[in-house]
Amino acid sequence: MPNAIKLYRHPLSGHSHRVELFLSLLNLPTELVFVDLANGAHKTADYLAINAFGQVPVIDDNGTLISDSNAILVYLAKKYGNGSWQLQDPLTEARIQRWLSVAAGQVAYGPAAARLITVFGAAFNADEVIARAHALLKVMEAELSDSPFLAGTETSIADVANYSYIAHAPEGNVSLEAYPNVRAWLQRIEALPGFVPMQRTAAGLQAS
Ligand SMILES: N[C@@H](CCC(=O)N[C@@H](CS)C(=O)NCC(=O)O)C(=O)O
Repeated sequence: MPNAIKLYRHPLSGHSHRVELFLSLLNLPTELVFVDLANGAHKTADYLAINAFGQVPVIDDNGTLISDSNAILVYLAKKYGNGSWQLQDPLTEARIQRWLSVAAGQVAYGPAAARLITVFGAAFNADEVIARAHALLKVMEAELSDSPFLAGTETSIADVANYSYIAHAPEGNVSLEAYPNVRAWLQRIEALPGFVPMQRTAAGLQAS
């Protein structure tokens, strides 16, 4: 039995959840370490020594420290994925990378930012970030009409990276009603063996 992989995280952080979800899908022993973002635990000297950007998530795999959720997904897929999750043919790998970029770009500045307003009181322009979220969802909806998963017929880290903030978009007042293909894709991920949800927050459209 390998040592548990330590995951420094916050339970309401979608970036943390995508890693927690992947560790669970890979069935890897995991120790969750709570980082008290509300009280600035991520900006202490001790924490900055494990992630100079002062953010969650970080993993500690037997002394190897890795930060950045997408970097962690790539590492875990290559190390523990048995050839799945990050398929190696050039076209599929490029498709996966494209959706990792979306997870760090349009998702972070769209649905994730919209949820930061309602869940954490962030001072973003709600109309702007919600519009950005819907522009992204329209593209996802169209692409998921042709394939069951973001990078094609097989599930990959592209799906894991994008799942958490799309599933929780309603908490940021981003409705998923107009996107049946996106909702079906969320359900396909939720049906995977080892799926673990992120804690729901009674915020935005999720409040009533
Ligand atoms: N690019 C980073 C972004 C991580 C991130 O934004 N983490 C947030 C929580 S969801 C955080 O730690 N925020 C605190 C801060 O930036 O001060 C990743 O993918 O891991």
